[in-house]
Amino acid sequence: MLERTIVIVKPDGVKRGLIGEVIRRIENKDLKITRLRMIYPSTECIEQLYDIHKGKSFYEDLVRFMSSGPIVAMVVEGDEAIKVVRNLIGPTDGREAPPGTIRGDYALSIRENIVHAADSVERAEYEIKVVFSENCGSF
Ligand code: FUP
Repeated sequence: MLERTIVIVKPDGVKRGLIGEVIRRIENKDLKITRLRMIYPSTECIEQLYDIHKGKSFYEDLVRFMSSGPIVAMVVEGDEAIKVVRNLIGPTDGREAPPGTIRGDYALSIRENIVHAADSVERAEYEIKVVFSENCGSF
């Protein structure tokens, strides 16, 4: 079934020069990038993006990290795109993520793990609305 999801190259991925690597892996998989945006997100926008984690022990550090620099957000489409992209990025903790996944190949941290991707159709629609809204951030 055709689905769309959101993928975000996080501030660590942008700083480390991995925008192209993330895009290459998505395109190599024959998924289609239909929207693309680089922004310096506001704290408020990141709080909305991660609303489900509010109150958790890592929430404040997560929000600070995600609003610490520019991010690249894209809408990605394809057959079962939600699951396919989650498999491409790998489990949350870069130390546990298997080689061959983006996090497995590039991350050594649970917080600074290069990429974000939505985990359901409903979350994808919500997160696209939040991050692609005019007031998510500057540039
Ligand atoms: P994921 O869907 O794989 O990005 O993971 P989660 O939704 O569980 O977590 C979202 C983000 O919170 C992670 F990418 C990094 C951060 N996080 C932590 O910093 N510590 C944790 O223990 C769990 C998540």
